[in-house]
Amino acid sequence: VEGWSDLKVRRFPDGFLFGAGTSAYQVEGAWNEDGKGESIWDKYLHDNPDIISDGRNGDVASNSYHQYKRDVEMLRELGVDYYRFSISWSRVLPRGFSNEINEKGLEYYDKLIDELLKYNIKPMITLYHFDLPQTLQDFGGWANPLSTEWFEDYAAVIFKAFAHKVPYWITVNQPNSICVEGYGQGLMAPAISSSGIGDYMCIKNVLVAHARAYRLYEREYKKKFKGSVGIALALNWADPVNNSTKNVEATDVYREFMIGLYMHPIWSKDGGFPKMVKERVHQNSIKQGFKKSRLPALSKEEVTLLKGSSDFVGVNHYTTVLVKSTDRGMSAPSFDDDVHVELTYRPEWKNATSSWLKSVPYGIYRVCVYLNTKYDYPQMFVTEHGWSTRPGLKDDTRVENLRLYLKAILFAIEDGTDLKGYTTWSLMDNVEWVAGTSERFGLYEVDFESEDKNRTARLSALVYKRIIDKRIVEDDYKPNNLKMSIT
Ligand code: PNW
Repeated sequence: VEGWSDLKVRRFPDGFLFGAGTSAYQVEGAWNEDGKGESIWDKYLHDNPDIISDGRNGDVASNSYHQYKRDVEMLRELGVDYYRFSISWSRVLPRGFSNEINEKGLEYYDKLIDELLKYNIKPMITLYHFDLPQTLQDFGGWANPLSTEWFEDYAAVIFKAFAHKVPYWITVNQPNSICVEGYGQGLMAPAISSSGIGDYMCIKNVLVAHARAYRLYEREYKKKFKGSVGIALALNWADPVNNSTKNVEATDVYREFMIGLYMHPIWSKDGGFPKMVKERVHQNSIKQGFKKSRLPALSKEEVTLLKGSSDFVGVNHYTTVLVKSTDRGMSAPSFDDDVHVELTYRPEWKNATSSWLKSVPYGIYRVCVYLNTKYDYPQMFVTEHGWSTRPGLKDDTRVENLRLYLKAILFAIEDGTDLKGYTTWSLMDNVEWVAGTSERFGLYEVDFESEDKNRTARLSALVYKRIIDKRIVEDDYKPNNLKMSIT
């Protein structure tokens, strides 16, 4: 793990793309302007203001609804090839259904896309980044199997409007956050606590929804516009805490629940949920008195629909955990008990401002190699990677984290990973869900006290710009000042 450096200078291949990312709720603000409908995050944080660490919700956020030209200017300063952003479903379809389209909402994204294209920056659009229209939540949201149709109808509106201008699409961001945190642990909107039940209903429906949108694009747009459509998964790395058989086995289980559950239906030869996951949830369910597994089965048709339904894996990678087996008892249904492991960290791993975020650069290398061996060299984009700090422009820890992870990525490419691009998270400070603005992920600092939410480049922005320009990672590059400009 140490001794990673040798004397060879590794260069990002020609054609490798650099980008930066954001999501609608986190940056747009304008939560009820120009006909936008309420989303589950609007409702959740309005109803529960006390759960936000610093009280700042997404009502105004980074004000990107009004500052999108400045956002594009920042992307030009960095010199990125593409911008990953998401569309707010309820801005375009205020009540979730496609019978009523909010033209003003479409106009906003149209203007943003045109501004990007004007400067040769490619849009990478996420259709769903956590913000379901509240009207659809009232019908059960992702726990309702009809959600797969609602999503396909929404995707149809967006593809029709923008497929001719947009080369990269991501259907949904991080099904495990949507489902395990949103419908199981009650940590993310809609904050349902139904671990081991609601989360599995949601996972099935979100995956099928993804596949339906993918197939729609494939049928109606692929030939003509040749865009790529993928899904972004939370793909952190996990190693056993030591090499004892039971910890190695526990790690296999953990990986199947965190990675396999989402990868296997799309990228394996046989399709469907991983055998190990199906067996464990089934056994536990029967023991708990259920008639059948709490994990809803995928029908034959759904297995086929899902298999191969992605042009690339979107790798959202932040950190690594260590896995230990446990002899903790189990009683009530729970996702955590189905996995049934304990997690720990090495004490020497550096911590970001977010408690869960430790710097473990080799993890991104290991996850790439794992996906290659297990799923036959899928095409990949790193669709998110980043580091949180407190406010301040001299973000040395982010610079260090960025350099180390990009170097690990260069090793992964050298060892055969079909990696098309890297997206840094995030272009700018934003509303970090329930953490509000207490954790800053931006390469640009946002002054949330200012009227316009002014943005200023951090040191990391200048370093990223340099990396993109030189296509190598230099340890000793130090700009004379923090002045940013378009070159
Ligand atoms: C992502 N983890 O979520 C989300 O896609 C972003 O919207 C968010 O701003 C970003 O990460 C930073 O939190 C994650 O526990 C949540 O490793 C948790 C983890 C990773 C990503």
